[in-house]
This record gives sequence, C-alpha cells and structure tokens, in this order.
Amino acid sequence: MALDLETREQLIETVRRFVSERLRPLEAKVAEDDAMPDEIVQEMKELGLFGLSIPEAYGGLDLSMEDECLVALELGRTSPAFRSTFGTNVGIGSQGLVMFGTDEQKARYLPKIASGEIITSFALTEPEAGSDSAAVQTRAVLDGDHYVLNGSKRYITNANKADLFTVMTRTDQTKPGAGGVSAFLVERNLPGLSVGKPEKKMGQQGAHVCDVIFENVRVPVENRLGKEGEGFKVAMQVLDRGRLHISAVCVGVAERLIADCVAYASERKQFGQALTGFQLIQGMIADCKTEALAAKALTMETARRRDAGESVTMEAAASKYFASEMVGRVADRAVQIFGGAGYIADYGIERFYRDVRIFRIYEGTSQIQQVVIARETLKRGG
Ligand code: COS
Repeated sequence: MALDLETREQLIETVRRFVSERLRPLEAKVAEDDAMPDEIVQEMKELGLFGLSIPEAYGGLDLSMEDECLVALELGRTSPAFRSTFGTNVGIGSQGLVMFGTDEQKARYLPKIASGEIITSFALTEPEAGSDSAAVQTRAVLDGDHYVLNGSKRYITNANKADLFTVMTRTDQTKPGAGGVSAFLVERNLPGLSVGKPEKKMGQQGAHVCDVIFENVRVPVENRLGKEGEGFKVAMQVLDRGRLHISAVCVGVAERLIADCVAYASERKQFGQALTGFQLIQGMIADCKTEALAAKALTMETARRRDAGESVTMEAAASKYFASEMVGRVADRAVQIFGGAGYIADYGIERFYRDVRIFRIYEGTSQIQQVVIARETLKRGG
C-alpha cells in the first residue's frame, strides 16, 4: 500500500531520527561486541521495522516497494548490521510466505513476523549450491502426512536467532534442476534441526550467518510453501524483491559515506587549505555523488514499476548490480579521502569498507546479476 505523502514524510523522519540518535552512537560497540543490544531490537519492534513489508491484515505496515526502499535507504545511513536484524523478516525470510502462502499459513506466522516475536531465515544456499540455486541437495521425502528433511544449508543469515526457516529442498530426486525444488516453512524447534556456530566474517559484525543442519526433520505437509516443484520460483521471486531492498541500502550507505567525506575533507587541512579545496578530492566526491544519484534513480524507478505491477526481474538485477558495485567504489574512495585515518579503526571508514563487500555477493553475486540482465536483454532483443 502506498503511503500518502505526509505519512511517508513522518515515517522517514522517524526512521532518520532513530538512525542518528540511537543507532549511529552504537556502531563501534556493536561491531566490537559482535552483538545487537536487546533494547535496540526492542525499539526496532516498537517502530514496526520487522513488519515493513507485511500486509496490514497481519499487523504489518504493508509498505509499497517504493516506500520500503525509502526506509531502507535511511537505514543504510548506519552500519548495515542493524538492518540485518530485521532484514530477513522484511525480505527473504517472509516474502515467500506473503507471495505463496495459504491463508492458514499466513494467519499462523505473519502477525508474529510483523511484530518481531518470531525471527525468520531463508535457507537456500548449501555447500554445493549457491549461485546455482537449482542444484540444492537437501532432500524432502514424503512419509504419510509429513516430509522428512535431510541435508545442510550454509551462510544462513540470522539462523542463530531464527524461529522459522523458509527452506529450499529437493522433493523430486528424478528431476535434477529447478523443477524438483520445493519450499517449506520449517519451525526451529523441530527435532533433528540444529544450527551451527556463527561464522567469523569480514564485516557486518553484529549480524550473523550459520549453517543449518537437517537430520530426519519431520515437517507437516501443511507447511509446504506453494506446490511441489514450485520452490525455485518461490526463491527467484523472493530474491527479485530482496535485490531492490539491498540496492536501496547501498544507496543509503553511499550517501552516509559521502557526507562523512565532505565533513572530514572540510576540516582536514594540507598545504595550508582544507582538502575540499583540492580539485582531485572534489573529483572523487563528484564521482561518488554522481554514481549514488544514478543508483538511487534506477532503484526508485524500478521500485515504482514493480508497485505498478510490472515484471522487473531484469531491472532489479541491474539495480543490485549497479548499486552494490557503486557503494564498493564509494567506500574505496572514502578510505582514500580520509587517507591514513581511513585505515584506522577509530574513524569507522575501514569498517564500512569491509561491511559493504558482501553486497556484491549475497542475494546473488554481481556475476549472477549480469547473467540475469544479459539473458533478459537478449530475449527482448535489446
Ligand atoms: N521469477 C520467476 N520465475 C523464474 C525467475 C524469476 N525471477 N527466474 C527463473 N524463473 C523460472 C524460469 O521461468 C524457469 O521456469 P520454467 O522451467 O517453468 O520455464 C525456472 O525458474 C528455471 O529458470 P532458469 O532455467 O532460468 O534457471 P537457472 O538454473 O538457469 O538459474 C539463475 C537462473 C542463475 C538466474 C538463478 O539460479 C539465480 O538467480 N541464481 C542466484 C541465486 C542467488 O541469488 N543465490 C544467493 C544466495 S540466496 S541469499
């Protein structure tokens, strides 16, 4: 549902204030502790951040894609680990259910997802299946009124906190590709489901990824999401949407870094003048700004087209490709503009440099986005 302009402004302003007053002061601490303070998670719940994309009927804010991207952009102005806390509930952990769930499944889970009472995860990637997501090997075998799941998933965001997993499995062993994949809603407390230790990562400390292991986990038939064999489509549609949200976060991080660069370069003096007086510094700032504006325009235009009912698989891939590569270049220039200080942890710039690296990898690598863009462009003839 699209918000009227006044409500949208109020929401954006509320999120902006939350980011600047509550999250930014905690950036270094969250990274150092590799943990999210409970009171911050509670405040996120009270603000409705866990339910941004959940239909109103189930207690969410039911934002349009355009409004969700505007909110995601504001949340990009701080360490991306904060957004990750509720990111799975808003995106890949809930949207399969929103798009493909039965009324009964939605009524059972969505209100608790919207409130943040339950945390969700999206379990697609496996040791042998990441970019090639049609190659999942986790098996789901029908046994009476249950499916029995066996296999393992890798790098699953928020798995250590998750109460509900959307799991991609192979139900038809005779179909090796996309056609044999089915999705399930799997509750955390089922016997045989275990979660590995959080991995040590390059960045985004405070957000966690873990293995998830299924050993004869019996999942009721009524927890299948969509039809048998429809799981790949579920995954692709969830990712199409998630890629736009990530693009908006990339734009937000870029805008944050540009502001930090301007502030630092205005203060820092060399050769008797502020860095902002040097055209080579201005050139880097101009490149950052131009690319951030371009990424924002592409992302917001794609979000509006999606809201209007258009298929935007290609445009969402293009947004993610451009925005994630863009923020990598912006973070690199930010280190350069800060010079020695850019390499020192206290300034926080090197942390962003590490944090943004994953944007080019998760929810589809840049190379996968190129494949999607090229395929569709070739199909359309231009
Ligand atoms: N929306 C809906 N359906 C889609 C779709 C989309 N965006 N993309 C593909 N499909 C459908 C196709 O139409 C096809 O259906 P039919 O068999 O009925 O025609 C089916 O899915 C298989 O599609 P395709 O043959 O294109 O599958 P491929 O195995 O060649 O894979 C890519 C396509 C590479 C695009 C896909 O595997 C992908 O996006 N991989 C990256 C996954 C990813 O992001 N992983 C990161 C970890 S998850 S956080």
